[in-house]
Amino acid sequence: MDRIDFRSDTVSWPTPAMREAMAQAKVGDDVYGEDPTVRELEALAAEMTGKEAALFVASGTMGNLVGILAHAGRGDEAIVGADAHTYLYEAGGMATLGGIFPHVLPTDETGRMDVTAVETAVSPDDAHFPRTRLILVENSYGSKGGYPLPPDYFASIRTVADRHGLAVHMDGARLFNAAVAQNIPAADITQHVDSVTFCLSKGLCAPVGSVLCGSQRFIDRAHRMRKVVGGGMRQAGILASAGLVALHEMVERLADDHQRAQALAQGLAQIPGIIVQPDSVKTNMVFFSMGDEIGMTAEDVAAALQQQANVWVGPNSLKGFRAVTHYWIGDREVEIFLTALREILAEA
Ligand code: TLP
Repeated sequence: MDRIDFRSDTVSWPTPAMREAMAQAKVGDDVYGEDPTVRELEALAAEMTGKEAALFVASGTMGNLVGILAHAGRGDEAIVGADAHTYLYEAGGMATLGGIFPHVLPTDETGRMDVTAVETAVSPDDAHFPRTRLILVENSYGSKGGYPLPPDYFASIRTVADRHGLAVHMDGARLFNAAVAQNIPAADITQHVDSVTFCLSKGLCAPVGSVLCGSQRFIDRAHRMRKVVGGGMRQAGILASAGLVALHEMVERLADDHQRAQALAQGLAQIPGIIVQPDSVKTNMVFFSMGDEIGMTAEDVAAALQQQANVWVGPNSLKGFRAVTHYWIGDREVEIFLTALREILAEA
């Protein structure tokens, strides 16, 4: 890459093996269902998540949206965490396009909704209320430092869903980070949900794309919804080929990103004025902030890092940042970041 970019794992460029696979990819018209590489990717994604079928989509947002639209519709209600990506950062798609009402619940410091509160939130069959249809969960949980939630949490959500005939959809944008961090197969997590979207283009480094997985009947409905939002792609095998490299070669190595995030957090903890909790770093995200004694804003510091060391990091509040590790962040890049930050803060 042409910069040291900690703003997100979404910024990661495709690997050389991906570019090679893309150049050689077999293609067809996927709207006719004839792209062999897309089919291969969908079959592998379904297998890895323990589902019957899968659908290649342009982004995590599109996967969540068409998944939600395949589960619920106008006048229905989805129970969702107050800081879930599907609620906060997807332009209100479920309400805008689906007429689906989000029923928002607080989450704890790991991203869990209280399971009793979830059950209480299910509306009774009464004309005053929207019909509760869906529970939305997320793993790893982005707004809570990328926390990797364990299967038993989803098992308890499943029990509530089954009692009330609800569907459960998981935003698993970083599903494989959550699985690798717990040293378990992704399917151990996804067995408790009806559908899951995971992203190929974050820590897995593919240039574009996510996959929505679920039962065949569900994927048939989602396929129609993908058409509705204009997401049918033609010779998409070019993109899917990079996704295949992502699933074959890039999953296990996510453990390296988690180790580097831990090393980064420990390095940050040594810098005077920085507030960080290395214990809370479980996957590839480090949230940290600056104490009041530092007379610069996060924006100022981010600008100085860019200018002095070509290090890009994302401010996420007046004094706070999020730094995310990925394939293009090695030990050297972590060192460059720590050295530059130490120098900038020493002068602040
Ligand atoms: N998240 C992006 C930003 O939107 C915040 C990032 O840099 O982390 N679910 C989760 C948990 C996500 O973090 C994201 C992207 C998505 C869904 C949406 O994926 P895309 O960007 O592919 O639509």
